[in-house]
Amino acid sequence: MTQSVMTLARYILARQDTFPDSTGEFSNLMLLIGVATKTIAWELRQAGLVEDALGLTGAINVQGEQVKKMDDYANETFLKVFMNTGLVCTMVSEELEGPEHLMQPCTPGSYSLLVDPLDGSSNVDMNINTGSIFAIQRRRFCGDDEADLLQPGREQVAAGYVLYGPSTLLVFTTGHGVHVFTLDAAIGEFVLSTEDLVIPTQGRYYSVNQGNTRRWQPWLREYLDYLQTEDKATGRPYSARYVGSLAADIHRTLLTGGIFLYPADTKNTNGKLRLLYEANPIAMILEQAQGRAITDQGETILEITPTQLH
Ligand code: AHM
Ligand code: MG
Repeated sequence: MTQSVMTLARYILARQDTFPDSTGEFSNLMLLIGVATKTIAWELRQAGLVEDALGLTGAINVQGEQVKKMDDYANETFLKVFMNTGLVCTMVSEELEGPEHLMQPCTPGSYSLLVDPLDGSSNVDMNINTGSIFAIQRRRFCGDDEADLLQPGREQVAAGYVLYGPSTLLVFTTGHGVHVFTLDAAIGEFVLSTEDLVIPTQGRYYSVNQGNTRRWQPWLREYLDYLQTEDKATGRPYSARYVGSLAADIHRTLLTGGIFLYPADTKNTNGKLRLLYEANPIAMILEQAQGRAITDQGETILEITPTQLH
């Protein structure tokens, strides 16, 4: 029998119909995430061919990291796509020092978009996978922006990532399972490839920057040793896989099970990954796919109250 083609637009609009009070704003917002990331995917595909796409801008961002030209491009793309749409009130980005107002005034209930526009960008010059990670929140009040944005991840309305690799994938959740769409370049549309993705219970891989082990606490080194120890019943030893792009390492973990870690160490005493636009959206995806996301103290990531934007 012929299968129907479920594009992102068709999927989102079909879901919107099941919420009688829906204004359609959220659907449009998700579709524009599709537009922004298709634009970034296209630029990444030709980055080695066009002038001035690879390498550094020479600037240092609010994280103290060197900004790549593609970081800048991806950040500008999200801003341009959402500017003057009336869909997103505030945008927070890894590449922006403070919140950016895209609408004035912000009303309670309107949306905030929190993004890492090009995650894993240290890989971009080597033609290795990168991603865009996003979280969507609702504004709670009109006043102080920053206080409003410091919401625990449990409050996220939706979250996801786009993985730029051999194909471009959009993985997202609105709190009702995790769905994967693949960009069909022939028609320029994201098309549903997997609905309700669930992580396998038995994993095969661990994923961590093993170069940091000497900076770890002793118990974590023992845990790594445990993963590397032979035991047929629990499928050990696990094999190591590490891309260094969160979206790629998480996508593999979603499909094959296992564990991804970026623990605190003596250099990054609070861990490296940023809570609002990296750890929280990824944690929502993992929980929705029946996995877990915890800190190295065992706290549930989605229950942490953030204390700062970055
Ligand atoms: P970025 O947002 O500046 O690209 O940094 C985040 C990235 C993650 O994608 C990845 O998990 C991690 O940093 C890799 O860090 P490291 O190079 O220290 O292993
Ligand atoms: Mg990042």
